[in-house]
This record gives sequence, structure tokens and C-alpha cells, in this order.
Amino acid sequence: MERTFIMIKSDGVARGLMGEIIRRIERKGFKITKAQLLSPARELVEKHYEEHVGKEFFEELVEYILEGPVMAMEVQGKDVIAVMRSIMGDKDPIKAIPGTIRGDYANTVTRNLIHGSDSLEHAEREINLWFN
Ligand code: YYY
Ligand code: MG
Repeated sequence: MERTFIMIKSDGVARGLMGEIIRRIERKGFKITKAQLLSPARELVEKHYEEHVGKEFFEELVEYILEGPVMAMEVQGKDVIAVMRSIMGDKDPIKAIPGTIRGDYANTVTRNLIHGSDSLEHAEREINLWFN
């Protein structure tokens, strides 16, 4: 079964939206097969966002993730990578459709509540990175 890496980011945990986000994942029929609430080291967050190193938003992004604990999860299901991306919504609040997690709860591009892997290759990489 396909697997993806999902992270409820620091603002999602701080705002008390873990339950709401987990409910949306479960009611879609996906299985949460690993979960850990943790305060990640800077090194882990920088590795996770390796593809964005050097971009103008990188430092702000890392600082934001490090604000507090995050919930790291492995989620399984049919086409879970693409379907979770769809449930999450676009990172741009102008494009994030109401009914999606970001569309309902986020209003800035940075503080957007949730991460989901964007490909099979990245899902494997991220699951190994966070759950080695
Ligand atoms: O995968 P996704 O989270 O939807 O977006 P990415 O393009 O991979 O960017 C990762 C992360 O970086 C995004 O969730 C917010 C932040 N970010 C930003 O703050 N400003 C941008 N212009 C682009 C991305
Ligand atoms: Mg991404």
C-alpha cells in the first residue's frame, strides 16, 4: 500500500488543530500507521526542506517549524500521496480552496499547518528521515 509522510506543523499543534486534521485524514479512509509528537532538531528540519535551501523563504520556514512541537505521521492508503495533497490544499492562501485544510485554516503561505510528501521518492525519503 502507498505511504506518505505527513507533518502537522508547529502552528497546527499550537492552535489545537491536531484533532481536526487527524479527523480529516481518518474520515477519508486513510490509516495512520506511525505518529510522533516531537520537537525536531534544526538539522532534521533543514534536511527535510533540503530542496528549498538557498531560497529567500528558507530561514523563515525553518524558524517557523522550530517554533514548537510538530506531529510527524506515516499515512497509508490508495493514492495517498496525491489525495493527501488534494485534502491539504494549495500553499498559496489565494489558491487554497475552502474545504481543504489550508483553505479552511491558513491565511499565509508560510504558516500553512501541514506538510505532505509530493512524490513516491520524497515520501520514502521523508519517512526514513523522520522515523529512521
Ligand atoms: O509542498 P508545499 O508545502 O505545498 O510547498 P513547497 O513549494 O514544497 O514549499 C514548502 C514550504 O515552504 C511551503 O509549505 C511554505 C513555504 N514557502 C514559503 O514560505 N514561500 C514560498 N514562496 C514558497 C514556499
Ligand atoms: Mg513541498
